[in-house]
Amino acid sequence: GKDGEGQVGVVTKTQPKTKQPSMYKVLLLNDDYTPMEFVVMVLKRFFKMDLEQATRVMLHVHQKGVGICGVFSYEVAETKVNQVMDFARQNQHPLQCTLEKA
Ligand code: TYC
Repeated sequence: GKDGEGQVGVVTKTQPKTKQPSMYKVLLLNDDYTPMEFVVMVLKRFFKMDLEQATRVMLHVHQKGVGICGVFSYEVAETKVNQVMDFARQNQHPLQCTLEKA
C-alpha cells in the first residue's frame, strides 16, 4: 500500500524447469519364423489395434523389416517392450521389439 506500510514480499517463483517428457517409438522387427497371426495378436493385445490396423502394421514390418507400434513415454514404452518380449518368449517365437527415442 502507500506511505510506508513496509511491504514485506513473500518470495514466489513459478517452476520454469519442467520439461516435456521425451517420447519413445516402440519398434517391431521382422524375422523369418514368427507366424503372421502371432504378430497380429501381439499388436491387438498390447497396442490396442483392431484387426485391420494390426494386419497393416504386421505386413509393413514383414515387407520393410521394421515398423512402429506406437509412441509413448519412456515408462510406458519400456513396459510394452517387456510385455511383447515376454509373450514372444513364452510362445517360443524369436520376435524382437525395441524402443528408440522419437
Ligand atoms: N516374416 C514373418 C513370416 O513370414 C512374419 C513377421 C512379421 C514376423 C512381422 C515378425 O515383426 C514381424 N512368418
